[in-house]
Amino acid sequence: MFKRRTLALAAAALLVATSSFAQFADRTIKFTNGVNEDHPVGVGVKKMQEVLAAKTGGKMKINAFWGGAAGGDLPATQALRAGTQEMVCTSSSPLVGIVKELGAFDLPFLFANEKEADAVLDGPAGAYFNKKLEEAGLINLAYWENGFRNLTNSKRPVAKAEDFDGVKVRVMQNNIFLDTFKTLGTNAVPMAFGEVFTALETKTIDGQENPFVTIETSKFNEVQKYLSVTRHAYTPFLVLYSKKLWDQLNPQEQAVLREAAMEGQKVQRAANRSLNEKSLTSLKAKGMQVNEVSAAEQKRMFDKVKPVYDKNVPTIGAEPVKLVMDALKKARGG
Ligand code: TF8
Repeated sequence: MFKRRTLALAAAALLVATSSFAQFADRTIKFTNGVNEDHPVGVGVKKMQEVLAAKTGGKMKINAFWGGAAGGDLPATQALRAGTQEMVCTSSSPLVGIVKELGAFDLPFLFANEKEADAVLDGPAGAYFNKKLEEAGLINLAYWENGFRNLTNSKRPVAKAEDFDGVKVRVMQNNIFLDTFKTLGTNAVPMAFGEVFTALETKTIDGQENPFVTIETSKFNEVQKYLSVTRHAYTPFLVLYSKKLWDQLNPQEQAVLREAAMEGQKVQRAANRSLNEKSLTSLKAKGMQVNEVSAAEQKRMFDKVKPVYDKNVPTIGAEPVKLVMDALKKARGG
């Protein structure tokens, strides 16, 4: 009697288990990354894999590729739009040719800290960019973090606004960054991320700019001597899914992917933030000479690049810039 009841219960449980996973098809999702796996993006992707395993009974899987080996930010994003690849984690900046409104994030010295970035990304402004991305064939599942960008170079210490003069700096494929770094006096060259290490190594360029964690995990310290804590931009990571392929998923599959990306966001942002200062210490220990930039000097740099705002806001559009500025004002208590 007891045995039969146990069996019946077990059978019922099995039925619930199989039926709750029946809505998920066996899927292997290709997810490419420009950064290496030891970047906190690796923590976020791992979390996504765990959530998918638990919630779909192992039916939906992520196959992750690292270090740009399966394509850089822009080509991967184009593959998503074409429907030949599911996912990419990319900086927003190289995508301004696709969604011009994203240029709002490229305006120099826009965010002062992570709290401000979160307020913008997790509020109505973030939702607005998601809508624009969707119109371009891209579903943004979550905003993850690359962090505040800092200049490195092999030519000279850069501590004040004048020191940028004549340094040959790689910038992302983005007109606002190009304008900013030209305005600062550098010889700015747009280049895909995947070419940067070699270009630095061969001294085709003197410098580049990225957050500490990306500098360290991409080993730029091996080919760069000087690091300046400029914090001149915070360009978010987008966790994108191909809209063409998204539309082939059922609502449960879509929901579980969104949930996984948001669970991933929590651990990815936390890991990135706890690693940021550690990375700076570690970059120093590995031999980089660090120049802190005082608040007064950062203000001088900002004053120098102010014309970049007036010049580029018409291209970005008044609406996205206003949404970002409103969110910032609110975050600053104004
Ligand atoms: C850049 C970006 C990149 C990231 C990474 C490739 O400098 O900051 O580091 O988008 O995913 O191009």
